[in-house]
Amino acid sequence: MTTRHAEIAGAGFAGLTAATALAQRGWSVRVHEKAPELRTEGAGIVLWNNSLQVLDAIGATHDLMSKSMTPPAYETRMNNVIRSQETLDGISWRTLTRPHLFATLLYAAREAGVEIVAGSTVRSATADGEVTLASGEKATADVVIGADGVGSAVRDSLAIPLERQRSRDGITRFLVPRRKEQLQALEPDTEWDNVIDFWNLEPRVLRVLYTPANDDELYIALMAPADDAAGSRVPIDLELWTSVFPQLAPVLEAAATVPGKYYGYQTTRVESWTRGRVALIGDAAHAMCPALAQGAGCAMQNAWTLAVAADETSDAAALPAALERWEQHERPFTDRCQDRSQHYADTREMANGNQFSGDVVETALYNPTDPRRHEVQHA
Ligand code: FAD
Ligand code: 5PR
Repeated sequence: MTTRHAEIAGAGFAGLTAATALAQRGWSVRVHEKAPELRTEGAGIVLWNNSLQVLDAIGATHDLMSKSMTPPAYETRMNNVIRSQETLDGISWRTLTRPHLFATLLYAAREAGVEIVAGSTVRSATADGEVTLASGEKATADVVIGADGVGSAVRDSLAIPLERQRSRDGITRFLVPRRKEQLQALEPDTEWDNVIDFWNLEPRVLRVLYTPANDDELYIALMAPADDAAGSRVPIDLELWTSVFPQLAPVLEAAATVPGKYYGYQTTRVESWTRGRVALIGDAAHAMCPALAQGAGCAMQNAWTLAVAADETSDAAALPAALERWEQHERPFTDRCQDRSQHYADTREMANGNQFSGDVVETALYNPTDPRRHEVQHA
């Protein structure tokens, strides 16, 4: 059999996962990354069973575990009063930095023999599997993957209709030193290894999500409505934030020394994830609010299932139909996750605590690598 080939736009979490899974199945894979250097933006991340299973399936678990942690609990506070401490029993989850996840995926991709071209922008793609690069070069592939983020050129060049919903809140994210002893000195009774979601809704909506990422690094996300000029300002308004969260002063001071960027929440929904031989994955297909911490999780889950679906279809002519079936099977999980994340972002209901139970954890528990996952369960 001749080697099948994939052209992928975007070396983010989605593109690198799909590339690795295909290359490990014997495909030749070329990834185009428009940035001149391979790296990730952003600070920390929470991964759940769905993406942890994918990382395990591509052989990346050892690397991932080396610099990540599972905090003892996910604590929620309102005006500094504890509302809940969820130990998330039965759910696998890890906290880590984005650079660490990126390095883990990049290593796996290179080990698998993926070709990654930095400084290469994909301009457009056609349904029959041709990509055109900014350099003018054209290439054809059995599968073209648009993993080029929320502003996807692949998606837009195919004129796939898109709906965009913006939320009133947004967030600034930082990686700072843990400074655990200083925090402990300020609040000795606090378990500073927990994720702590510090909410304040009255008199003003200001929230700090405190997420230890490993022994040395802390991920903090500062949420404020977009129309709160001081709350959404970068670099952060240190006086404002420390006046509301005095026990976090040591780490807020560290955050104030970096420029930062305020991201408004948005949800995008496309009419279809596929057009012929082209498939969209990750934020190109389904950007979501971060409330459930599942944007990258869904990206990696769909990257994996796409690679398996494409690989299992050896008849080239049958590939477009196989991609459509992939979307039919997998998309409902992501659609529901987007809806739930949007709901939490709209209502700020997570501030009530005890938010990780019932339907909400469907995606967190999902195992996209289980070949029997879509079988109907008979009692
Ligand atoms: P991206 O990361 O956007 O990668 C796309 C890549 O494509 C980029 O490298 C870009 O440079 C490149 N590119 C773009 N256009 C082109 C082109 N034309 N040609 C070639 N290359 C191109 N998710 C979680 O799972 N857990 C979390 O805890 C979490 N927290 C979040 C917090 C915030 C505040 C936000 C905003 C998001 C969060 N997410 C989280 C979501 C997550 O960051 C994204 O869903 C995820 O990074 C999407 O990955 P991607 O590979 O699809 O896109
Ligand atoms: N979880 C995570 C996160 O980064 C955010 C949220 C939840 C890991 C915000 O950035 O609720 O917005 C959230």
